[in-house]
Amino acid sequence: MPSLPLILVRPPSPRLAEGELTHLDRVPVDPGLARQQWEGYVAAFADRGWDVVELEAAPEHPDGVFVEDALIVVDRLAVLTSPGAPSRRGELTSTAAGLDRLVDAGVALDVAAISGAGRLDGGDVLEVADVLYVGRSTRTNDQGIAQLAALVKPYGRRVVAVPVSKVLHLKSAVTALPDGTVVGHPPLVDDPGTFGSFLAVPEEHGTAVVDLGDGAVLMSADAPQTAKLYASRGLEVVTVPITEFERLEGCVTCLSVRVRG
Ligand code: CIR
Repeated sequence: MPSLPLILVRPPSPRLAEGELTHLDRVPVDPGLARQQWEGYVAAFADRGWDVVELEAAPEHPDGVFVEDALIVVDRLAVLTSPGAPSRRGELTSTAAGLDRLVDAGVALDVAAISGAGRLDGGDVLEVADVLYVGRSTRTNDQGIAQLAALVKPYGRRVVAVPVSKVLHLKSAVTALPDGTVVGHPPLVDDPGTFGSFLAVPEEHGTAVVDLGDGAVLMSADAPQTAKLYASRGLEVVTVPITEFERLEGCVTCLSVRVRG
């Protein structure tokens, strides 16, 4: 019997409001509302039968809820990254411990890591079929990209580096629908021509989707026109409010890492 899809998540820190900001101005963040929105996000997966595994809480790391930046999973390869923001590197310890627990519990994963001067945030890595588009951003450097390319090659993936200058991460600007169409809000995308098939969406917060399986996508509740566009393509659209994370330059992709399924 196939295994259920599994995601790793981490509850938000009470210090979320102190998280890193690159392109946005700091505005107040409500930790209680953030917790409520995070629970709604997790429920969107659990309600569809996904396994949800929580990493150890890390209250000392304001950005620890954005778990996708510290860990990339491609096929059965799990890569612990080397986050570009020094304030975020401490998140790796509990992420690695969570990964070890999964492996001990029998989840088949080969574990590797970005090392030395390589820098890589998972938010810069977009998988579309056998291509990994990797953003060259303020968080991800050429050494990180080259290390990732070597690690994923045996798994049949090739890396295509793309410029990211208008937003924090590649996946703040573009993600992909289940059919492989790359979606993005053109003012945020450095070069839409990079991607084989590109669909322009009308709202900034509509660019991030998570494939929930069975023709459904999860996205922010803050992009109603884009939700209609996706529904018109035959997708089931599940929306969740994530305002408190969007205020910290987060989106739906960065709050989980899909490990299996
Ligand atoms: C940061 O700047 O690192 C956090 N405030 C936001 C990270 C969002 N992560 C993502 O889009 N993958």
